[in-house]
Amino acid sequence: MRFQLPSRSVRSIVRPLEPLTHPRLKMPQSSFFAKSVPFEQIDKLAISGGYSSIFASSQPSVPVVGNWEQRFCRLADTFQPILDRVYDFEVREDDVWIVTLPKCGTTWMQELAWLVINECDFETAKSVDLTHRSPFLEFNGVVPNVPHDTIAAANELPSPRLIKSHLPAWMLPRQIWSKRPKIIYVYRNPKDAAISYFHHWRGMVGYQGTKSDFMHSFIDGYVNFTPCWPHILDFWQLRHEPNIFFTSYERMKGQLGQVIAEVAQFLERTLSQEQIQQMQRHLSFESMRDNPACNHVKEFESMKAAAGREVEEFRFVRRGVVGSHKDELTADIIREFDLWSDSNLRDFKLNMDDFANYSKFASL
Ligand code: PPS
Repeated sequence: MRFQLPSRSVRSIVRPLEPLTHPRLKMPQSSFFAKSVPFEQIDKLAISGGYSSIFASSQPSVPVVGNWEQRFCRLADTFQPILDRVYDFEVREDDVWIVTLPKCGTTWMQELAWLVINECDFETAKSVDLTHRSPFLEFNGVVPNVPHDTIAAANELPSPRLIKSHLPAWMLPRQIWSKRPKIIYVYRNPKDAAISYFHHWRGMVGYQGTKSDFMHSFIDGYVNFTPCWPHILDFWQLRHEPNIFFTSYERMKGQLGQVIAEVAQFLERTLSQEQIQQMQRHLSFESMRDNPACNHVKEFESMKAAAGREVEEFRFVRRGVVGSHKDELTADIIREFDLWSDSNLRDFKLNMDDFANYSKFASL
């Protein structure tokens, strides 16, 4: 059979790289600098203002091999005022961090880890909003000018803290790499994460563009926290570090009890079989969907207000399946995703199953 290229040019599906020499445009005196990307490319994506590629001003302290001159993270400009506050954030050795790309099962893993850390206190879990129990560190970059300062809130939390971030490894607080708190990284097939992100932008931000445009923005790295593959590959490089636990949404779906046991082992906590079963019930899709403490209701309200747009009815815990892209994306877009993933993984001789199936404690 003749191989057919998708309708878009190959140039747009290869790893996005920025030129080696770039003017340092914004953020003087910062650990980062920003180079604006043309606004028309992210038409309808930013809540307000522009969009930039963020670069490290000098070699970051994260212990991964990387070409730091070319490495960048795309973020709405609303993030710029908080990036140094995040980078200088005071880390504690007994913190637990949940780091993911958006829509990879972050909330699910936060609830899981919170219960492990807090001896299965289901009462508090149901009565106190997860965003208070486990703050999203850089949320004020997503939605600026809200009274609730998430960085200050995280700073004030008693130990042991459970902190969520979507930032790539090299933009996380620099003390992470010296104090070495435990970090849980959750991977999800980018096609499923992208379709989930599309619904998130429609339901939470009022995105009015087409699904196809959103998917191309995701592949080309024009949505917050992308490009996607370097984010994943950095944590893949770090997966054998004793303080890093790399797992996947796919494993949580297929082997939730096993993942709960592994997280408990990683966090050095003991759970009985009965507690694991109770947790499995609490963490089921139906139970999470119907649990107001896990549905980001407050974040939802502030994003809607910041976007100033009418949004359609949206449930945060939406569909919860592996392979949702199969009936939500066209064959052409699926092929573009696959070519793009292949071009990013080929040099490393990796494929998506490697990430989805990896277990730190395979023999547990
Ligand atoms: S966010 O906004 O980045 O914090 O989103 P995140 O929590 O990472 O991901 C949201 C997706 O996770 C699904 N989810 C679940 N799936 C299965 N079982 C349970 N219990 C569960 N809880 C959350 C949620 O439905 C989103 O995925 P989609 O594909 O949109 O359904």
